[in-house]
Amino acid sequence: MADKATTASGGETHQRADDGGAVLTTNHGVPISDNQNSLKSGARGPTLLEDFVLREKIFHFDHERIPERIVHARGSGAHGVFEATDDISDLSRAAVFAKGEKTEVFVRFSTVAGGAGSVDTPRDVRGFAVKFYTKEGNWDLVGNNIPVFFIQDAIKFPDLVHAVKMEADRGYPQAGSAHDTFWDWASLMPETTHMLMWAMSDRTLPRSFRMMEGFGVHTFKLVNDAGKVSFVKFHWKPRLGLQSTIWDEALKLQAADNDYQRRDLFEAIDSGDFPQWDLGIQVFDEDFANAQPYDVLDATKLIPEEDVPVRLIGTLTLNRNVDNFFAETEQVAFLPTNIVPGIDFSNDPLLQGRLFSYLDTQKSRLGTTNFHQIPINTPRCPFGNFQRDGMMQTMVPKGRANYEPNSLSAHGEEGGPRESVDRGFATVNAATGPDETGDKLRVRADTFADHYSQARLFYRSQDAHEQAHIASSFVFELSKVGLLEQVPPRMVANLRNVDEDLAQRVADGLGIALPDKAKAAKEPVDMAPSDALSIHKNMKATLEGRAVGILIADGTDAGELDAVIDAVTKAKGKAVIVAPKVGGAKLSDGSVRKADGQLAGSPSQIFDAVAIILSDAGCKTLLTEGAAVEFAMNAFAHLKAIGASDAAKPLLDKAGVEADEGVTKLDASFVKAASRRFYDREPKVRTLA
Ligand code: HDE
Repeated sequence: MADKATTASGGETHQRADDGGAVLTTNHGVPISDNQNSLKSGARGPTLLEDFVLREKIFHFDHERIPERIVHARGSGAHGVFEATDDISDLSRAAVFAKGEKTEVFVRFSTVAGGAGSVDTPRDVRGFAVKFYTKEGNWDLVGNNIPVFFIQDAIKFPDLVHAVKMEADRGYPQAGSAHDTFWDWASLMPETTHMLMWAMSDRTLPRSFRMMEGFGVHTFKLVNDAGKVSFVKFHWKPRLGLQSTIWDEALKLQAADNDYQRRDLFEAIDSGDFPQWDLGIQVFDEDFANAQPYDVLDATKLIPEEDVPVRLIGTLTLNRNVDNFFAETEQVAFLPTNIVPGIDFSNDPLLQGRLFSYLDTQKSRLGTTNFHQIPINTPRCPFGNFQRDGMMQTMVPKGRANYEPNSLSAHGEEGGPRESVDRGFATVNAATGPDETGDKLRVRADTFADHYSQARLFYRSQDAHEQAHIASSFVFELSKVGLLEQVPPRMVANLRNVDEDLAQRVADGLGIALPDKAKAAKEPVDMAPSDALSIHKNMKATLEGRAVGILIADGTDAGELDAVIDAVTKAKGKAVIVAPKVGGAKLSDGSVRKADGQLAGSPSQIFDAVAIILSDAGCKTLLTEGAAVEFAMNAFAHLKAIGASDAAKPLLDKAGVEADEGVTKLDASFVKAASRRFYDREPKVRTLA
């Protein structure tokens, strides 16, 4: 039966339905007597066309799928609330920012290149799209987990997407940029260089949606009551800190769990462990913009946080999973054109193109101009206008008022809504400044010409481990360029403008000669390194939101096991017991402890740290179990903490686990170690470029 959902702000949203024990009916309400058999002419005869129950059921099923998103097809959504925590009325009149205001939100995280059924952990940018159902209409902040983009002008977007998606003739690879056409295109487009640095870093391997930043990417405007305009960049800062996996771990996660990130988000919310982000703004004016060596309208550039600090103005909490994946996550339609009074667009040519694309794409995806009437897209505030009819119209407007102006009310009839100069959205007049308008020209501004300074800034802001990951990713991706031999040297030639050492490492890794430096449209300059750009400098040593896999077997000491579970839980981590049989293991005290996961299906890559608690006999059995050896081996290779009982030593030895800071006893030192990763260990386990 239908019920009304209550929103975070106490209002009513859309109808949520459950079966309520009702009688099964057709879509037209006719009760159904038999849902097992179709109507036949004789018990073994042909099925009759007359069977409207069968035909309706199959007809509806045949049309269950809708076109998947052309990009960002695979995603996960959740409901939540945004609470404004700082007074910024001097900057923006937006109701959503009024201090203390709580606004219902829907968030969808996504990968970009893969199809809806692809894996969760490819090397890919993640979408971070937020729909705020504000009092003054929906505001959609449709961002990514990287603050810059591949291209400067929307006209290049179809080329980017064609190049990165599966190749046109062979239909592969799925969800990956490591192939000919992507690198062919990218190496011919120097403006991609900055974003490539981010894409080749561990930013594209987030451990969890809950542990990544989000960015609005473009410069937007804030407008206050007096019409004063400020420029702004939006940031989401995760309360759990930043955490990424490493490449080998991400690859192995694909094998272990295709739904790793979707499951992680769902389970966290389901267990009441609500993920949170702070919304931050970088606010600046025209003078600042004009004084920078880059153009703030160029989406391949960021504004270093050291130059304009991020001011936190609100908190996003995701507190409710969707009731129905299709109705909500699949049908949600994000539109950068969904903007509210107090916020405005800039002239960023990438943003300007997006303003057309998203509205347009919804018609082909959702099939009707009335997609705003689908509950997940409907504003929570009153809305009304004179737009009428169209496919799948679900509203029933009363009266004759479907035009404006009208004088129907003079006759006592309903005249319909009217525009409001006071309350309405008014576009900022931007004749001057960084947002100037002028002659009609099909050009790229000269101020967009520097493609390398910020790529260099990004690279030089990383620690040595992160730099090695970037160099190695370039080597891996370019090694997958098969037929187009000209591509890797062309890419390395571009990288020489970023950093000579990086270019040399990539050339060495590929085993090719260092090519001549590519000619830069504008010579790069050195910028002061920014700690905010590094993941490692923004991680949090915590077990909160993390999972510890505890491997046990018959004979495991019950006391030791309980002590580890207790310590992990106290540190707000999730303790997950893994055993050869999911039915459990017989512990030292004779009791049977059920496992949360069977060893073969719960490899260590799905955990943030592992504990291995075995008896001498248990260890002996596991020495012949490949999955147990890999459990320890991969935890070590993925730079995770390993806490082990003394009896587990032979297993660690067989797995090649060497003593270091991250390999501990099962005492307090384990929980401390489990709260972080051990990047210093990496040279012992793999060769990086
Ligand atoms: Fe998108 N993008 N995009 N994009 N984008 C879409 O809209 C597009 C860009 C982003 O969870 C599509 O509804 C153009 C930047 C996210 O539903 C489509 C350009 C950023 C999502 C589209 C860009 C994004 C999309 C596909 C260049 C970060 C998923 C389906 C001008 C700031 C939203 C859809 C969700 C989805 C077009 C560039 C983020 C085709 C033309 C830059 C998070 O309309």
